[in-house]
Amino acid sequence: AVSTRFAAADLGASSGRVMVGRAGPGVLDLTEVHRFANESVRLAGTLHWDILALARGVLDGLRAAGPVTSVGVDSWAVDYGLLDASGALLGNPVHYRDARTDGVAERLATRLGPERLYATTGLQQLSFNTLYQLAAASGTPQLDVARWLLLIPDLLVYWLTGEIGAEVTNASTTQLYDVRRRAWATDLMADAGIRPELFPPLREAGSRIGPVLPALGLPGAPDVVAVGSHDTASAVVGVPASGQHFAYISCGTWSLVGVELDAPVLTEASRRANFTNESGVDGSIRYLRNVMGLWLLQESVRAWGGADLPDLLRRAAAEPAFRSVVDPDDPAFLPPGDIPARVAQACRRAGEPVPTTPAATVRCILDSLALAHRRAVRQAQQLSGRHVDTVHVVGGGARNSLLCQLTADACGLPVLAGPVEATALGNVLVQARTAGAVGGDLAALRALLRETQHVVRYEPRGTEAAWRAAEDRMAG
Ligand code: ADP
Ligand code: LRH
Repeated sequence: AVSTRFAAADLGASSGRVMVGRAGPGVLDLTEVHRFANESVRLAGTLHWDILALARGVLDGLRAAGPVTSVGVDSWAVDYGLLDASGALLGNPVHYRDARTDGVAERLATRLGPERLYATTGLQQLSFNTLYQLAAASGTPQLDVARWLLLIPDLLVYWLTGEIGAEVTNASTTQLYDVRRRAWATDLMADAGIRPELFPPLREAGSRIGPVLPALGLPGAPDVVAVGSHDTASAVVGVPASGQHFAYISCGTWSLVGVELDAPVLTEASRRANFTNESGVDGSIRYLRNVMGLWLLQESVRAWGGADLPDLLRRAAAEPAFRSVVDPDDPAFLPPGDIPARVAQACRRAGEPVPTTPAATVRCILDSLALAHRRAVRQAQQLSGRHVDTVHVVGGGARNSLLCQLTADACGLPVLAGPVEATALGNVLVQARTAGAVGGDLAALRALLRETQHVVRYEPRGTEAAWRAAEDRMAG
């Protein structure tokens, strides 16, 4: 029946998709109705998102979805579009991997005080946090005349409904949001020279935003509902965990590695370990760290002019383990470019054997990612006091059985892999709850996931000593 169908538009850094989810008691399934590439555009010295291509992809997908009860939009974090007072988009959103933020974080954090920044926002220092992007854009005509700043999913929601707002889970990634007061950090904005009026009123995941504008011609003019609009927030809703003793790895372009908590951890040790406290659905805290993730693999494949990924992974699996390890979180890997050459350079610098074939490079990347997963899972436990007995891997990385097995081995814990589309499922579940099609808290939503979604279990193999030695090599 129509009343149980929901459309989830999920924009990842590598692709966008519109999925139709059916949800109800004992029922949860997804059908992909449209997938489109997300290709950045370097023009006039700046790396941009192709926001209109993404908007077209969402609209085409929503038309293909047919009648639905509601629509939810999520995307990657931190990036934004600026609107003028008439609601027109000013310029084209800039990609977080653009070089405009080089050196900005160091300067600004020193001025504002890294301890104060962490105490207020709970956020990890990433060079591309919205705070630093805005500092980099300071004094530009666009920013000077802007009336509103809308994060990417909020921008799409604005185009769909005409409503201005900022959904909380994504607002929490800006480093301009007060994690304890659950409000915009207006004092911090003022001290950073950023106009607080740019930021629209906050809205909570689960709230109704308004009907899709009739001019867009979607069947039945469904409501748009606020979901965990940060893709990672929706992915964590979509983790099929039972109980509290789990870590998650939302594994796509990035690996987001951590635990779910009731309250932020704002200790000095946590700040130094660069763990983040992002706001999750239902007031939860996503206590995690960004690990460079499958970007390293994606971007390598691009440098090689394309490759058959399953075949490449088979060959990587046959390579010897731990021949070379690098620290995936080396900032040298952040910008687009020749990742295999940078991996080779990092190996050379660290005195590791330099991989000479694509298979050896991929093996180095996956061993290193598994080690970085291990480091983050362990630190998340130490710093939060939350004990973990299972690691859930969701997102596209759940299809990479070599990485899942290596992660189980590295962590010394079972890995439960799947669902691949946890983000779209989390998006659908929040909408379904708002519509009354399903009920309950996150635990109840996860029980429905366990009942309906397929997961693959990987048991840890090998010895702790070997992984510890490799981790020491990675740390240099
Ligand atoms: P994002 O949401 O950041 O765009 P996804 O969660 O869609 O990312 O994950 C994309 C990643 O999933 C790709 O970079 C790729 O490494 C991995 N992936 C996709 N399909 C496969 C496959 N068949 N086998 C192994 N890995 C895959
Ligand atoms: C993953 C993600 C991650 C952010 C990054 C910018 O898609 O949203 O949580 O840190 O993109």
